[in-house]
Amino acid sequence: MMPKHGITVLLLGAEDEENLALRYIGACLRQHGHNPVILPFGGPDEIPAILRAVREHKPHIIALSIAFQCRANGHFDLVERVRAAGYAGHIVAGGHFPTFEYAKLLSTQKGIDSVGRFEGEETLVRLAEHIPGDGDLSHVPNLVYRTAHGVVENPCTTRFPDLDELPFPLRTRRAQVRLGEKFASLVASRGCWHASCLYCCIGAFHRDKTQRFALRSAESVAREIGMLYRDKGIRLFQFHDDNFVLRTCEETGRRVQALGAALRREGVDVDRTAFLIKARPDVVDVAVGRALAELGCVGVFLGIENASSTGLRALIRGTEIEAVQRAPGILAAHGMVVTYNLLIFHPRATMREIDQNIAFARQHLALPFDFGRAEIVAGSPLARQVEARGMRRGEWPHWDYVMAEEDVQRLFAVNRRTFRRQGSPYPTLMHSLIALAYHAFTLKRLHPGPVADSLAAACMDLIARSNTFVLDCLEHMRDLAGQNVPPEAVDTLDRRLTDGCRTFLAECFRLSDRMTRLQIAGRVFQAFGVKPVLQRHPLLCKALGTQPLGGPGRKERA
Ligand code: B12
Ligand code: SF4
Repeated sequence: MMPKHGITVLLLGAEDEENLALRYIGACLRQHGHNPVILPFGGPDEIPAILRAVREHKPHIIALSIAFQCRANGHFDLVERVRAAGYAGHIVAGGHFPTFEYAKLLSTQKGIDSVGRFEGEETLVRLAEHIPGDGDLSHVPNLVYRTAHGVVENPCTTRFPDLDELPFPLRTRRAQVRLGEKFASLVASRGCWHASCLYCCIGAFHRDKTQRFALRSAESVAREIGMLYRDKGIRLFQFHDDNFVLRTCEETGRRVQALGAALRREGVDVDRTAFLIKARPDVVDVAVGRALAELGCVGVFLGIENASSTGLRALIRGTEIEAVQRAPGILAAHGMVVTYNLLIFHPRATMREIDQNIAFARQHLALPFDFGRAEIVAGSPLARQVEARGMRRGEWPHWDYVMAEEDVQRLFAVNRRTFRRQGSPYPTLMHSLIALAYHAFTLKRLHPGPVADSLAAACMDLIARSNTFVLDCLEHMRDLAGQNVPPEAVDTLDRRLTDGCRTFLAECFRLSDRMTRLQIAGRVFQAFGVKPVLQRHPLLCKALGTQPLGGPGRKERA
């Protein structure tokens, strides 16, 4: 029988930011009278706090969100520790990885009682009705569970929940701070209309549904933003939609304008908010660029993925190279910073293609980027392809594969010993530069003025110098892709890369620190209604170590 005050569910998962999966599920549980408790789990350091919470809250259910396949083993270790500490309640796992690998997961992880596949709101609410209770799980949608007679797979729902009806995700008590601003992430849709990319599991995640993706209404999104804006003073919002843009430029333009209008009706001052989004290059034209700029979008993670026709085809991106070449310029012309990733390594990658990608990055030196390999995740077309072609290596759940072209495979091996060597500062540098660019453009929007412009110019200069260095190292690595490369040559590249990355990283941190100090000063000015023209004041410039640029900021408001 259900306890009078609902049951306690401990929700665990990565909280690099507020984990929207756990927080949507938590909101639904609370709506149904239960007690969700959310705790971050990102690695072994967090296990002691979780064990303490299990002792304190005595949860009836522990729900584990495993979105990232690369972290699956860490979650399995957590379950073992929780069980070893004597927890005898129900443990359910869900998220992208368990959704596809439920059979293997339940057969190898005895501590996990069930897997909730696909979207989890209804599954958890229905599970909570039966545990502790009659224990009859046969009507819990999307659930796969162990019984004395074997594993039982319940039918799965084929519809998206009504996204406007779902309660807003639970939020942390105090707003998070990112890029020097109060920050929240949110989603305005679920699923993806393209749903085909080689390395992506989102198509499979929603494949059995009657539609590929579902949208929230602009009003619902605006209400959530309005609440966060008013109640928590949040000014920086990141949309985590797989595709913030829709199928066509016209639809996208209309959607963005509708969102802007709904925000104004909600009383959100759109001149005092900033947005970050993800977009595909094929749905960016001048009208979309203008609409995004009017909304206050400052940064776009642009899904370039590969800057060659052959690469785009191999990755099943459904985008023409012309769109990839056109989109960054359009967005930049509308005042947004573009960041991107290049999957230069994939099963059919060629050296020619890699050269085309390097050339693209050289043509866009001011844009922070990263490069890497298309990794195998369960549910993706890539997972099926490498298995069918006998290219798969390694062990579940961390599959590896060999690429068809030997030169490329050798290059990748050098990449693992240099750019991706454990402890290499390269990944931190690239992530930090991407964040720095978003920081600079957020600053320009929310604290406009000559110092903000000057810091943004310094940021762009740093990114261009760092990119030039990284691309030189990438070409250096390319030259090591031949046979019989002496280990000393790889070590030399590694030292060069490490030293350079450390120098640029130090510069990046200094600049980021100056931006944060300007934001703090800017908020003080704004609180007293002082015009940001003060950004030209020599004392402020001195404090920030900045030379102001000539003219006033984009907008000077009281
Ligand atoms: C936001 C996000 C991030 C954030 C993380 C935020 C956080 N949680 O701390 C950041 C930017 C840090 C990030 C990083 C990475 N990410 Co990411 N990320 C996303 C993204 C875009 C949105 C997730 C989200 O919030 N969705 C909204 C919520 C409401 O939906 P949901 O997550 O699907 O949750 C629902 C269901 O999955 C289910 N569910 C989830 N948990 C549970 C638990 C139970 C018990 C049940 C029953 C159900 C259930 O119910 C939820 C509600 O309906 C997804 C793509 C996507 N569309 O999901 C990729 C995605 C999850 N990321 C992915 C990847 C690969 C990564 C990286 C490895 C990338 C990289 N190379 O560095 C890193 C790993 C980071 C790490 N910590 O190790 C892949 C995961 C694939 C896989 N199976 O491994 C995805 C699916 C992207 C993709 N298209 O491939 N990511
Ligand atoms: S990578 Fe993006 S565009 Fe491609 S299928 Fe996944 S969500 Fe859709």
